[in-house]
Amino acid sequence: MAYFSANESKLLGLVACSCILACASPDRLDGPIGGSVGGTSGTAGTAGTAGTAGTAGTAGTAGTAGMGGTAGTMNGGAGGSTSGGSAGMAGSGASGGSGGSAGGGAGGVGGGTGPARLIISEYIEDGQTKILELHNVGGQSIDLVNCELMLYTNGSTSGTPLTIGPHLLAAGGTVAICKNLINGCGIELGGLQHNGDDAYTLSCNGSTQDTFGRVGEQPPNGWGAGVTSSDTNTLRRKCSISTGDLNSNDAFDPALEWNGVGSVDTTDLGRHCQ
Ligand SMILES: [Ca+2]
Ligand SMILES: [Ca+2]
Repeated sequence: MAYFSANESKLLGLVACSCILACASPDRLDGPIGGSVGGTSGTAGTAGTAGTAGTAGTAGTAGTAGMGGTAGTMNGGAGGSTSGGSAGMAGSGASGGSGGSAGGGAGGVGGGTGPARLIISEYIEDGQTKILELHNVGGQSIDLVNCELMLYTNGSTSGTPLTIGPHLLAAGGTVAICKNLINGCGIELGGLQHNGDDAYTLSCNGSTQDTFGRVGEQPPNGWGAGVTSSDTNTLRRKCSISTGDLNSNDAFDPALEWNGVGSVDTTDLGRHCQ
């Protein structure tokens, strides 16, 4: 029987614990326990070889430049947005298109040279106070001698032409046309004869610009109701409207594109949304 001193017994205990821990972990490869306590340390491993540098990526292709707005349109087209594109061409419409942006230069600014485009911006009807106001939302002035109102009375489908001009209406300009001249009116036109149930179409150089009412329909109490009725009222076109109603044959509800005042009010004649 072997006998161990007290210190030797402690060391043997530690060795036993090491063995238990080492054997409990299969991934662990401890070296053999030396014959004597505290074995010699192992030799350091050889350093690994450095990896080969990766190849650089190919540069991306630049995007195509965006095109600007088309001449004659109210709002130009939006430019290309391909990454790396160069600046777009400026639009030549009333509002030009924005050019290519991402990675490229800023887009061109609109040229503001689009043709004249008119909307009916105000309508007043009460007794002998009969007024239509026209607003040029286009980019060029126009002589109203080239424009014509067509009045369709009491549901008729046969119109009466009314020549407006001559009157030079600047881009962004506004002019009131009145049956009888009053303050704020720029043009007197005795042919204005609407009384709430009569439709108009407006054209310039043969091209329809806007319409009011519904041709062929005679509403018993005017189109619309309340403050937006076309009967004995003042209607002002909403500032969000930049294109005329080109269809004179579909249903007409003034509330969609007009703000109603509810009575005759001539204080806004000759200006629009200012
Ligand atoms: Ca009538
Ligand atoms: Ca006005």
